Amino acid sequence: MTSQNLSGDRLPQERRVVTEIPGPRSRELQERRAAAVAPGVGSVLPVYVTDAGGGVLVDADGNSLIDLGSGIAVTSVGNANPRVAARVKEQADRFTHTCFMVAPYESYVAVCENLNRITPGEHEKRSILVNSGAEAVENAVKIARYATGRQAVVVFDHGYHGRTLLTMTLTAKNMPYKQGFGPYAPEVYRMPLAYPFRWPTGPENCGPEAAAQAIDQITKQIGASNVAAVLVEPIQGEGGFIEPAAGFLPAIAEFCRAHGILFIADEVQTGFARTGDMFACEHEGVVPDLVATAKGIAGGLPLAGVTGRADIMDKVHGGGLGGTYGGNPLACEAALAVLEEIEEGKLTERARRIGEIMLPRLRALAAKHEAIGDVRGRGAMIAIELVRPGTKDPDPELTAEIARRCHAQGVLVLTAGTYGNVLRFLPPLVIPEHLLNEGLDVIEEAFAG
Ligand code: PLZ
Repeated sequence: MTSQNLSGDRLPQERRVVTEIPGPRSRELQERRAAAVAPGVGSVLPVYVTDAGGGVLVDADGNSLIDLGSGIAVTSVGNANPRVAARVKEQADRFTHTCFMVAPYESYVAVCENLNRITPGEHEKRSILVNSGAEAVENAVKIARYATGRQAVVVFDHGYHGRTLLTMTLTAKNMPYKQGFGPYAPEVYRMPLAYPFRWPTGPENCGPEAAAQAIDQITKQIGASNVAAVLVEPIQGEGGFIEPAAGFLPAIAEFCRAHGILFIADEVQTGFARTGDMFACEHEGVVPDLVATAKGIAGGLPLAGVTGRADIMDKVHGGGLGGTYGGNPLACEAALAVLEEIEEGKLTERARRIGEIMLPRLRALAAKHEAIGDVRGRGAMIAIELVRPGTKDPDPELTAEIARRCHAQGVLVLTAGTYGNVLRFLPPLVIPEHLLNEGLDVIEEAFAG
């Protein structure tokens, strides 16, 4: 990876801190917001963005921050990627909406063709397009129930699948996602996940033991013949970038195959080159029956998809799936540009390179600081889990403090994890190498105090 700015040279690719962060203009806007925007919607770092591209976000006070979040794994090809922006502008001048269910257009078909081509497995596939990750997951569950005639859905500890009624139910963590928002949707069952760092008998045994436990519980508590689908993130996102231990996903997929249960991969956060493969399932050669995608698919325009085996997708009656905006033409053009950028720019390789830079530096940092209990992830989806020294007790306070120090120095990092004790890094795949290294310098300094 070179230090050239692949997103064009519009914005200097530099960290520049010229005020306190947030600065006076952002603080003013934050006050205005408090009077207008419901407080239920939070912001990790309330700097008000005016411009972004490559590896930086520029705020209303003129600060240029290193972006290690990509708007939660969305702007993988760079913010306002020139090819995406050009395609969207051109489309905006022609038509902005027809509703695909009213009068269709070619770009929707082309995005589906691409999804069918690039998702794991050589079998015949079909896709639908919707607006958000939650909507994709929710539709995948609807399709799985329809196709199997069964109701139960199995999810895992630490899983995150969205904020709608069904996907909130599928999500593991109570605060902030579920508290007070019940009652939840029925027929959702949660199983243990192969979490290597916290597996009681150690990471070596974790994959097979966790799979055996999950399979035993599914069999005993639900009955395999009642299960429509098992839904899993191949690397958990909001749960703290937990990579299920080796062997776990293939064992679960095999169990599903043997019992007519559909295996749904939630690749919303992991998809589109983020982990160094086009989809994270490829790492262990798992071929899902259905895949939910969103985020990185369209460079920031709202788009999501469900792609699945043709025999499953073809079952649902005409008119059974859809929505006013699903596969909006602006978003479809953006997605076509994103896919060209990923494939021509070999962004899977770039993601791997990002991991090769980050992992050794973070492991060296962990060797110096007992508070870093685990360093993990693949490609450009990397995290560290913070604990109280000498224990595995989560340390959410230190996690928040390190994030605050990074923010103050102009590096946007995100937190995650059931216990709020994970710092996660999701740089745009096009981040210039010098900025990535500078971001890591700042993280190291934040640990130094
Ligand atoms: N599945 C695996 O990561 C979204 C959530 C941000 P939507 N993750 C970011 C927040 O706090 O709301 C996500 C995900 C996985 C589904 C979703 C849901 O995607 O596009 O946010 O609906």
